[in-house]
Amino acid sequence: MSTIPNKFPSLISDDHDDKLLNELPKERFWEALDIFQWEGFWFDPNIIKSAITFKSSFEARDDDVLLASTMKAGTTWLKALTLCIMQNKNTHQTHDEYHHKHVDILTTENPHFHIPNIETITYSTKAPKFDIYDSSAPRLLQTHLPYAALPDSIKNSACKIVYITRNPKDTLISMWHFFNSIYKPHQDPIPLQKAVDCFCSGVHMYGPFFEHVVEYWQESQKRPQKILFIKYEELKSDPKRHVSRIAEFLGRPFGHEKEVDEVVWRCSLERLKNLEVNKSGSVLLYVTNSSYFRKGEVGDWKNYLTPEMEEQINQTSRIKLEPFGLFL
Ligand code: PAP
Repeated sequence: MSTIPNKFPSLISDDHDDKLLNELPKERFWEALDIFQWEGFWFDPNIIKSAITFKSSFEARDDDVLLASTMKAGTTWLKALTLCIMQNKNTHQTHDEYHHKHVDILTTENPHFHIPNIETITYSTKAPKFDIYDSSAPRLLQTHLPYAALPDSIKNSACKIVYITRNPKDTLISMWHFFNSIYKPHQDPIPLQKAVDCFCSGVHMYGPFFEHVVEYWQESQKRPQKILFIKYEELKSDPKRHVSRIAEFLGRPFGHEKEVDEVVWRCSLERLKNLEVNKSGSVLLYVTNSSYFRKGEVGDWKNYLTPEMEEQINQTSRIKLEPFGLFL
């Protein structure tokens, strides 16, 4: 973390943006950063600026693919899997032929470089691989923005969305580690009770978590051919089955089982974590590549949350998710 400054300057400077921000509700996120409420969700101000540009000017193609998620729900894993799936040509090649033909894209750069996050593009440490607004070729993109904030062209075109979510308690603990490493690298972590309170009240980066998930869940129920809704825990418990589901949804079904095995192995946490490209460097300012890879365990929250905190989050889930038939 030493190369990353412990400062968070605003990249927004012009008067128009300041005026917009002044009109939005503001809160302090984890004693580190002002976040603003826009479209019912909380964001860093630079993200709002990018999101407004995205919403008003992005023209989706039918063959674009958008990965969407709340923070710390398994995005890095989904990006790696999607990259491999989209590379897979389904030509019934042998295992050796597969190895020969496919340069392993995951060894060349961190998955967040290959599939850029739309709203944090201004935080890129180097020129992105492609212009996200250039529609001359299909794009693989990713966002943490809520469904309501997506451009109409995404909602109304045939472009596909894969949404990943995760148990809220594990999401929170992953977030807690992540933001502590960025905002408080050499200080005491933010008190966990404060993080739980912010999470349950929805006042956190890209929050509320619960409404974010429900929006995509409901859309995926209405239009299953448009939005595939995946749970991190499902991917962990039966990766081959769910990776195959993603591949079929994206119109790239695997030719034979060895291909699925190969993709699951290539994208495993242990492997990705130990690749040179992920052990150092950063795709985004303030965020080291290594910080995307931690334990990747289901139920890690049990090592941190008190029974009272557990109940606080369970109670919020019961109120906000379960009425929609959603159990995380
Ligand atoms: P982001 O929102 O910043 O993009 P995201 O990738 O969604 O982060 O979440 C990171 C979590 O996914 C980490 O979970 P943990 O803190 O509970 O450990 C990280 O370890 C986990 N993760 C990253 N890559 C993989 C992978 N290949 N397989 C399983 N889990 C992974």
